[in-house]
Amino acid sequence: MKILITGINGFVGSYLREHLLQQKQKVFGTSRSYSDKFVFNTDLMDKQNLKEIIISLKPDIIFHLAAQSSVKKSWEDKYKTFQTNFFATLTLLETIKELELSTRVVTIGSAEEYGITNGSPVTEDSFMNPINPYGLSKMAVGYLVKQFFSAYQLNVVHIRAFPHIGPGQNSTFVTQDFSKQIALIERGEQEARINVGNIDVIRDFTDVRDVVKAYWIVAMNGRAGEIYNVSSGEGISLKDILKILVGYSKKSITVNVDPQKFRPADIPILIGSNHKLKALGWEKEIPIEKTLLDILDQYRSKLE
Ligand code: A2R
Repeated sequence: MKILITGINGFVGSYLREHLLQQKQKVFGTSRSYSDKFVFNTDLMDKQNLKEIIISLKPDIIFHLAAQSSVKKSWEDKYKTFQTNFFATLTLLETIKELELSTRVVTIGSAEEYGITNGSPVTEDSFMNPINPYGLSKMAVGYLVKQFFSAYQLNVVHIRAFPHIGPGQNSTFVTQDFSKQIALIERGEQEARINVGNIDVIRDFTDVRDVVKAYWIVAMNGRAGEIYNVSSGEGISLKDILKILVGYSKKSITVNVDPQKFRPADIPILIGSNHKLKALGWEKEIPIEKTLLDILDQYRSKLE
């Protein structure tokens, strides 16, 4: 099959590409800053260019990963967040509709769509209460997908991805930030004190290598018009994440809580039910301890 990944050079795009190549699929992608035989250079806001790419490729599946993916940046530039996340998705779905294609489109949303929860694992039908512009933009994408399915029978599914981690992620992400600081401390380049934000929050983490397997399973087996959580189903506090990471180091490390690192609004606990995903045949394979060690080892061998 011919598969197009928008945002192929991003953190998840690179892992998804590898997984699809292992499945012997023909993989293509889009990027704003890079092009080669398999990667088209385009901004997704450029409808004409996007149309030409889709006409020339006629992909069987599109994984729509391209996004403004940072919650922090979504506060700093709300318009750009909505342009990239919502309007670019609208452009993509309109193009598929205009061309009358049966292409399966998988849009990637976020746990941030749920926002404040009562602490129990949220199901795909749970109340939505996003508390930042990023979550709101992704929630709108989920509703757009549902509307394009019910109004035009587009072959679309929406995924609500809970936090996913692994080597290669942007160093502003919390597990990367902790790991990088530990690696710096081990090299003697930082005082043996790790600076953290709010570590009381509880999150549901999955290894990115398990996440891309879930995306493939949803693309193949998910029902059009449906929403699927991609989550481990279990919560862990950032305090416990930190404990595991610090436990991998021989150095004696203290923790400094820095209010400057707190977000303007934070969700205390966010865990996703994964029953619907598991019913499609997915299982989490990589334990969090391995993921965290892989991230730390990445910084131990190479500091940006
Ligand atoms: O264009 P590039 O190569 O700079 O790639 C960025 C791409 N992107 C865009 N592509 C086309 N038109 C745009 N207007 C546009 N804006 C951004 O999306 C970037 O590398 C890619 C997203 O990659 P990351 O920021 O690394 O996100 P990640 O962690 O791979 O997340 C994938 C998806 C996103 O939809 C997240 O919101 C969701 O999973 O969690």
